[in-house]
Amino acid sequence: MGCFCSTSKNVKTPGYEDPTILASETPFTVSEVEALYELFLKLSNSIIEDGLIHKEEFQLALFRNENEKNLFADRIFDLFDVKRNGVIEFGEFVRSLGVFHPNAALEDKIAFAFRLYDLRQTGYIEREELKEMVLALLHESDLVLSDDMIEAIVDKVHCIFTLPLRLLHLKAYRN
Ligand SMILES: [Ca+2]
Ligand SMILES: [Ca+2]
Repeated sequence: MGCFCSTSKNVKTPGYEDPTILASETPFTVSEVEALYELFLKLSNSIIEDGLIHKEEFQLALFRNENEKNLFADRIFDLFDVKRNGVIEFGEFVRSLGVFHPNAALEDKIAFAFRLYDLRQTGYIEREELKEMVLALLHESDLVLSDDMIEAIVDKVHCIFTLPLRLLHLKAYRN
C-alpha cells in the first residue's frame, strides 16, 4: 500500500526548485520565494492546470486577456522562458523576477531591458525593432498618435539607446 499521507498541497509542480537554493541565487529571501510559489501556483493553473505557465496564462496575468497578440508580452515571456521549452517553470519564474527586485544588480537590469528590445537577438537594437515595441506599447495604452509623432518618438528613443555606443566609437577614434 502506498502512502496517502501527502495532501495535494504538498505535491510540487514539475519544475519546482528548493526555495533555499532559489533564495541563494536571487535577491529574494526564502519566505519571499515561498510567497512567489503561491503566486506561481495561481498563474500556472489559471487555464491549463499543469503547474507550468503557458503563454496564454502569462498574457492573462499581464493583460487580463489570453488571446490578444501582444509583442511586449511575447518578448517578456521569451525572456522568462530561459530554457526555451515554451513554458515557464517555477525556477525560471523566480530567477527572472529577481531582475526586477530593488537589490538586483544594475547590470542584470540593463541586460534584461536590452534583451527585451533586441527582438531579433542581433546584439544591437535596430530602429525598426524599437518602432515595433513603441507601436505595441501604444496599442496597449489605447493612445492614438499621428505617424509623424510616432516617428519622432522612435528617433528620440533610438538616439538615447545608441548614445553610449556612439560615445565609445568617438572615444576609440580620438585615442
Ligand atoms: Ca499551466
Ligand atoms: Ca521554460
